Amino acid sequence: MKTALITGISGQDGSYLAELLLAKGYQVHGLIRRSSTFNTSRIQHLYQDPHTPNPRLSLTYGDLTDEGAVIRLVERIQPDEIYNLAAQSHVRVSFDSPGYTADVTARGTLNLLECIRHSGKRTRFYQASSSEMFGLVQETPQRETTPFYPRSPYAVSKMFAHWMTVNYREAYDIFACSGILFNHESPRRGETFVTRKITRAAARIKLGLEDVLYLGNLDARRDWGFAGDYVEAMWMMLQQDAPDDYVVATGETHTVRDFLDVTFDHLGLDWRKHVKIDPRYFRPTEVDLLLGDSTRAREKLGWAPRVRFQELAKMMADADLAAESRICKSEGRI
Ligand code: NAP
Ligand code: F7E
Repeated sequence: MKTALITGISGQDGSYLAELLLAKGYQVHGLIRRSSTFNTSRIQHLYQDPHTPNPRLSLTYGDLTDEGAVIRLVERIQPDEIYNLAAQSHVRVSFDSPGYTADVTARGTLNLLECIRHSGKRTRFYQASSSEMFGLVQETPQRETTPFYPRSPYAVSKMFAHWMTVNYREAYDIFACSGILFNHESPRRGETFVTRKITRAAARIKLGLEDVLYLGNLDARRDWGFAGDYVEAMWMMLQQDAPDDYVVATGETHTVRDFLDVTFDHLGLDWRKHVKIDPRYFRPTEVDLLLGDSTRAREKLGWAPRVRFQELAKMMADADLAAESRICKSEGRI
């Protein structure tokens, strides 16, 4: 049985990846942070069914910046594969907390690479790189060879982690891959990222729970895919004969306005009656356009996205409407 360590297991991607690896028969270990509020809701269904704890999923408290804790965990479990998904992953927040973002997202990655370098075990490593590294894009569509031009402390931190991953692969012959993933979403997406913010607000407006949605730049264009599809690419990268870096994207780009159109139309609403612009959501430096070319992933990994843009927005809107309706019912409002 293969053993995998997932950092960021409580996040959107971590939860889908844990599902995938458990289904493939892996022993899965996750690093989780202590929090004053419950932060394992996305993986609760995997950790224990109502009656039995899952013996193939174990969680350990720790922080990626706590080098000693990370070393002890890796030494104890001797993983065959490490998926480094933990990060301060919010671009807007990274402008407010650049130092913290660098500590976790950049330096935290180096902590893991150092563990592998010193362990003597041929642990395979996946790094969650990001299309944000393309930033002020130097060519369109963006591919593995497109020069980076990061536009936020988050993107700069991801670039450090990306190049460290490449360097440790070349310098120490570590099987390390970097997945340059374009935006991917799902009903489990964090509620402050724009897609989920829109689908959740639309559902609440539909139910009469709120009336106004405040947003920032509606002209930004993103290549949005489904997280469930993207974690498959992560796993595929670590099953190849040789390590490499891969762009993972749909090859379609849409504006935030397009996402509003599909979501509100689907729920029978007109977003123009509800959306107001709040400049506080603008970023000091914006990424205007992202569009990925995932030819390498398609040809070498045999990977392809299954869920398209419209289906994704509708899936998220339906899930939020169902969740908000359940809350209303439990509170006796419907
Ligand atoms: P997410 O939902 O924000 O999850 C981030 C995870 O990292 C959470 O489990 C979080 O724990 C954990 N974490 C944060 N700081 C940590 C720390 N100091 N120590 C240990 N764990 C920490 O992000 P996601 O959307 O799943 O993305 C997964 C990874 O892919 C991230 O590295 C992200 O930057 C990258 N990425 C995402 C996208 C995308 O569109 N989703 C695209 C490209 C790259 P808590 O639950 O306790 O907060
Ligand atoms: O913003 C605009 C905003 O925060 C998308 C992370 O997973 O993907 C994500 O980063 C766009 C931006 O995602 C609001 O200005 C308008 O242009 O959903 P987002 P992101 O910044 O693209 C990349 C690939 C990652 O790696 C990151 O980890 O939407 N926008 N109004 C808004 N964005 C937010 N959050 N909130 C608004 O009100």
